[in-house]
Amino acid sequence: MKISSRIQKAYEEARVLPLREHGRYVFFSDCHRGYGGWNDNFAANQNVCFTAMNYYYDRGFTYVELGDGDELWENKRQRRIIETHSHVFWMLRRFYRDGRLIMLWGNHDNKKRKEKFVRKNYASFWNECSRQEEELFPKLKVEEAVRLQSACYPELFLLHGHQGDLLNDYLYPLAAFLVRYLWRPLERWGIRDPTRPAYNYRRCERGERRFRSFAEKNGIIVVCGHTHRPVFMKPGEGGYFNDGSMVHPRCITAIELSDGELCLVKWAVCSKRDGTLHVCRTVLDGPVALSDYFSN
Ligand SMILES: [Mn+2]
Repeated sequence: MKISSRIQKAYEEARVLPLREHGRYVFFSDCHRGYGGWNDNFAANQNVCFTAMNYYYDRGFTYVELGDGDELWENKRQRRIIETHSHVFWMLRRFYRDGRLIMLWGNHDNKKRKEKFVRKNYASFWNECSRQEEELFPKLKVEEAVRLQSACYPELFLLHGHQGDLLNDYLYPLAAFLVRYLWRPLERWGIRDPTRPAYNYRRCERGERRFRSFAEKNGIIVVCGHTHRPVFMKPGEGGYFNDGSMVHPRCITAIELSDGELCLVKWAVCSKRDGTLHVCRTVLDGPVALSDYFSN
């Protein structure tokens, strides 16, 4: 199957959900949550992430995770990841219980496409605070792609983004093998995996072009993750957006949709003049009105 038809297939099979007119959504992806060790790229940002999640929860946002939430290529046991980052999962459960959690799978956590895996690993978790096994996401369905539709805005097509990338889609068992047995040991010595779009500029650009033209052809907005490179296109430039990742060296990035406006934001640890540290949110791009895209 050609890559363009792979994207088309994900689009046709995507779950359609209503986009609430004054609804608030935050798009995160590529958290790559691991076991908390030296190769857990998420661990360094967990406090920043937890603060951001609280902020969005309190303001009524729907939390949308666009894939690669858990790093299941390097780590085999999902339950151990949940134990390590139990505070993050406790927070995700609050969104879930309010009906404000949408979760997609990416290439690093494509095991979640199987319902059996999700039931086995996501149904319950060990709550550190209450010291007991508790319900987590008993009925969650992890989607490949979602389309948010409304009467007043262009449609939003959400997917992880590996669908535009041959090695990470069809050949994922090979890519996963290389990550676990070759690139992961080499990462320790400072050698980076050249096949990861996050580290490979040309691969990354090729994927971006594909999604950009898909957006244009269909008159929709595409929101992805996968490349770890934030992209925020202005009206007239195209309809492709990328929320970046949660594993940047000193920050996490996200895309917010609030009252029909899109924003690219960054959360990081900032210092005040007196030397105290706090977690701060910075707007990197936008806000731009959704209705300004594809309206002529
Ligand atoms: Mn990915």
